[in-house]
Amino acid sequence: MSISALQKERAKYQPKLPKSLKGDVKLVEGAKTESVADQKDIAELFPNTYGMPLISFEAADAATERQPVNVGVILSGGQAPGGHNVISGIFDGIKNIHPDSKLYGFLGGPGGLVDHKYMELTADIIDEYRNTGGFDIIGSGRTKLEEEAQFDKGLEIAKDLSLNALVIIGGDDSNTNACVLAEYYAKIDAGVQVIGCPKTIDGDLKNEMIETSFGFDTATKVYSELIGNIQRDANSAKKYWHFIKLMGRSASHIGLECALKTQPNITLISEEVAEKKQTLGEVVDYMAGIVANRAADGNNFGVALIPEGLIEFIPEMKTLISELNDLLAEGTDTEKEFKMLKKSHRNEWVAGQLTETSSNVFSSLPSGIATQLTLDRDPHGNVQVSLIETEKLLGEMVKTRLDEMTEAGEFLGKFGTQYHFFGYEGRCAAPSNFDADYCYSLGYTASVLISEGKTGYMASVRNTTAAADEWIAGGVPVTMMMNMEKRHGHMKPVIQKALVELDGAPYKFFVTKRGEWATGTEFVYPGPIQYFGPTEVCDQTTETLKLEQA
Ligand code: FBP
Repeated sequence: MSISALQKERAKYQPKLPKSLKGDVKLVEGAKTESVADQKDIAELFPNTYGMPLISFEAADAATERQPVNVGVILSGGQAPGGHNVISGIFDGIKNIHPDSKLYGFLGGPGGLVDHKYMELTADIIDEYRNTGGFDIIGSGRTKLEEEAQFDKGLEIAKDLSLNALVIIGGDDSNTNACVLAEYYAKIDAGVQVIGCPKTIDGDLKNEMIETSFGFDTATKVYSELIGNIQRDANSAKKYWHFIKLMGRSASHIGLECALKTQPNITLISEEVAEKKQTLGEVVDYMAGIVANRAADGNNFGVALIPEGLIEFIPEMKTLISELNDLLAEGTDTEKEFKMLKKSHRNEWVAGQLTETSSNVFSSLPSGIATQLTLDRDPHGNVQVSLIETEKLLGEMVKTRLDEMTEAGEFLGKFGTQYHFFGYEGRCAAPSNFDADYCYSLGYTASVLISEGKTGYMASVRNTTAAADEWIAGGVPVTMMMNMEKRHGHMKPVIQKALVELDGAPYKFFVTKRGEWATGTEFVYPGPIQYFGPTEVCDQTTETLKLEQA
């Protein structure tokens, strides 16, 4: 593989570890845990893995002789910067436990375990991928591991490879499934442990014990660099409003973090829109108001950040989407009738089938967006919200509102738009120093939990706003993060998703500032991620973490 000069230098970077992981490790068990809610249900569903204690590591005085361990690793779901460092952390950790330990990677995500597709990860392979972005070392996938038949197929290959443990690197859903797998293997005494690892750029897998999911730091730094560059352009040309949609399937952590870093004129926070039960019209009025105020000061330009999941947080849009899902569900008479219609007649027909409120909302949408809502469906028959061009929807609606204001003499400015969607640009970036260190520490932590015979735990590294030396590594029982939620009509145990908290420090700080950022032009231009240089430039983590941990 040919590599760039930066990659060559970067490959030599030795990620920092907490001091408890630098030598022999002693495991300290804390208090027994309870799930965040629905304790009785979760305890009943997880009799073998419920209530386990929190674990933290300390440096041990004397070395313990340890047996080799064989471990299988799986990358699950969307890419996030640092995945390769989790894997190299596991590799170095198990080799430190015993040089005869072996690491296998299951290919293409959880499906690789079920289909018995794997490769041994040797030192040569691992060395090629240290400190690089992407998940290409073994690939990832979105197959859900949730059926006992899949668990049994996985066990066959685990037995063939004499695996002691599986490490599942994923988001809230994948770690929920990892916990179900851990419970099942414990119940049948399979002799295979399961350890989870918190991954997702979305930043929505976090709680008291998991301070952040890996990848969030790097991805938001990449997006903030791009937003900063666009802000410079906007402030130079002074002729466009840039509407930027940011990835993050449902929570608005990415948008909030980027706002804290770059200080744009408008940032929508989906959780706030839902809390205030805002209509689409109210969101549009809010944006148009800021555009008009800036225009009154002679500033016909600006930048607006829009979270990917916004429209599902607008109550009336949520209702509309759910009605459309029912109306156009595959195989129904209404779907057949819809498909028989000429394309040009479909939107009118759909509007006639909906409740009055939804029909009004549907008819108020720009026709391209309305059509998108009726067409792009996922394999479960749901509208694929992430494909809806929310930035264009809002841009077009703001334009219509401003035209009305012009007629009423309330807007005399100009409104030219440019649209962007940042998502894939950041998911495979080379990890920042923070993510490189954090991921390597998570992987190393997983190896210690495995050698201590633990199962049903998620690797945890805390105190992450301090220097890496001071980080606290250990394990958190996954059942501790669970509650019962309705999924596909049934109550299921799941890890609670962390949305932006409206009484949390990051959001509260943002609210004190957004007024100034809207009217002024207080843009910050963060520039690209720096890998080499002073620690205050290279090793800083997110504003979100700093405010949460302050
Ligand atoms: P994970 O939760 O699996 O980490 O994925 C996050 C994410 O990047 C979301 O932000 C985005 O909505 C989605 O994946 C896109 O998925 P895909 O890669 O399948 O297009």
